[in-house]
Amino acid sequence: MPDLTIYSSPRACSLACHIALEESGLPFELNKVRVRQGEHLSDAFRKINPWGKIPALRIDDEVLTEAQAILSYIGDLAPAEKNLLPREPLARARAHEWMNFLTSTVHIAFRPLFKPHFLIGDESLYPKLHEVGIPNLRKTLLEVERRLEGKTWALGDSYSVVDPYLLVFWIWSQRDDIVPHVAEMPNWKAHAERMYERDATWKCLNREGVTAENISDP
Ligand SMILES: N[C@@H](CCC(=O)N[C@@H](CS)C(=O)NCC(=O)O)C(=O)O
Repeated sequence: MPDLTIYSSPRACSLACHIALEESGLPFELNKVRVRQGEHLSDAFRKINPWGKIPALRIDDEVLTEAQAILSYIGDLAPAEKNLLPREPLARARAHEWMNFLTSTVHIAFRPLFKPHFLIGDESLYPKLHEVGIPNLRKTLLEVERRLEGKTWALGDSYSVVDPYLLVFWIWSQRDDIVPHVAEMPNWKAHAERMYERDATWKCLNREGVTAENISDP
């Protein structure tokens, strides 16, 4: 079994990989890289990922980046009985359909609100970005809500690596500064409640310094 270290920041997209590892039962180490403290830009972390982004997974002497690739790897490395990533071709493609949508569309829909400086230099234009970003975020999150209709877990009845990835964006959507702008999402809320019933979820949140009290902090 390879030696695994996950680099993760509290409440960031890396939380999904951290939880997936915990669910897998595989031995791993956590290395906290707190983005809000700028630790992702440190020389030490740049040696792990020169691009300065988390998640990163050290696998023996190699480093794998990109949440979707890491989740996929964890799903394949986990014992087969965990069924964290289906083997059957269409079910597996559905898992990738979800993960790709979360990476390329849902994650990015938060950008005008969370990281406007990545998109535009002129701060006086941030309100304009908000004006466009809020309805787009709302619409994108409602698409997640639609896709969860009638589902216990993202893929149906079976928990998979997609589910902790969904939790990340649920947490973001419930931030005190975001929640007034998003619609009620009962399917996703029920999914998040199921996630919060799992020991691995709180183990990882708490390990990253996140508690029920501070989970919605901006
Ligand atoms: N495409 C990458 C995006 C990774 C990413 O943007 N991670 C954020 C945290 S959610 C980060 O490292 N931010 C640091 C920064 O502000 O540059 C992935 O899906 O893993």
